Amino acid sequence: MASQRKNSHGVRRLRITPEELTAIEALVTQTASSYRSVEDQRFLKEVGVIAHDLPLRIRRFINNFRMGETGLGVCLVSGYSIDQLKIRKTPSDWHTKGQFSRTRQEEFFLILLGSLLGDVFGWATQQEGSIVHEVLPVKEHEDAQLGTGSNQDLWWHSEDAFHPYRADYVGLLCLRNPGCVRTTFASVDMLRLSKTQMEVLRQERFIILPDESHQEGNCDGGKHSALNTEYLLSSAYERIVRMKRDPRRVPLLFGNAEAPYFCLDAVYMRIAGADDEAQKALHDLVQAINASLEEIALEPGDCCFIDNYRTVHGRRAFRANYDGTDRWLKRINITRDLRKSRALRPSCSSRVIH
Ligand SMILES: O=C(O)CCC(=O)C(=O)O
Ligand SMILES: [Fe+2]
Repeated sequence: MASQRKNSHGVRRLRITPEELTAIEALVTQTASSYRSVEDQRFLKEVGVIAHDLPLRIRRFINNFRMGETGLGVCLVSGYSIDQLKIRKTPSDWHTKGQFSRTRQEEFFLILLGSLLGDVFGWATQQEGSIVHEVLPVKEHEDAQLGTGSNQDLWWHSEDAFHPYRADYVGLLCLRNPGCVRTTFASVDMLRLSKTQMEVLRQERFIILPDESHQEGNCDGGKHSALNTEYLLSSAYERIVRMKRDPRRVPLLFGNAEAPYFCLDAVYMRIAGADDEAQKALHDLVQAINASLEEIALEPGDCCFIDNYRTVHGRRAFRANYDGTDRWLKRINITRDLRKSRALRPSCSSRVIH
């Protein structure tokens, strides 16, 4: 990964005004008093309507991001107030969601904004099927390529790149970020590759293996209420094992030839077999992304959305203290088309892919 620090100027940022903050906080408080948690099925059914009551300027900003597809593919809504005393210590792990009730309001805020882009969903094989993921350093994951790692750079990736039903957008809400640890980004617009190489990358000559976050040991799953049965969870893990053993061949670029989308993962992508031309194109692609990485240190109250079809993201290494003061983000996955994953969701209203 390139070591130079490049601050990002290509990010679209909207700063919440004091009047907007008052309106948002009233909406969040009202919503949080009507639903037990963000995982409540009734809330997830209704959230698209509730989000209509967010301030117009914010709805318009996020809609422009959704429709625009230009630049870095990252937008920030800044200035939501995070009460550091109320949220208390950064937990040492993401388990036992019950202890996170102190961040309920923040979770409602994140999902309200995210719902302006599409429908939120979770994975049975990630953080016990939760819709909102905790991104915080976990001691046992210190050296792992996981959102909960810290010692290593988290290499750039499209979120859940191995999976055909991966998110269109990833949402990150920063609760705290001491040390200003930087999130990294690179967009498809920055790639400078030859026409021939782009052609090769558009062909099914590559594979992307399931990442560590979907491996059984990292989920300890099955206890969360969003999961109906042990059986569904074990078949979800079996599916991941099959995807690892027998990965499908995929292109890395797709969509419009002039303005392609991409799906990449620095650590988990490979060529599908002996193929010198594909190997060279992949090598040059990785170099091009490394050279164009930009960085942003999210601040408390920053809500960041990443276009998962146009932009890869990662995170710089940092030293975690495990004393309750560490960096802490909340993460959501958003799809523009919930129906495409219906085969792997137990009911049309379920938001969890098995
Ligand atoms: O921690 C960050 O800034 C990004 C983490 C990330 O990529 C993830 O959790 O998927
Ligand atoms: Fe990620």
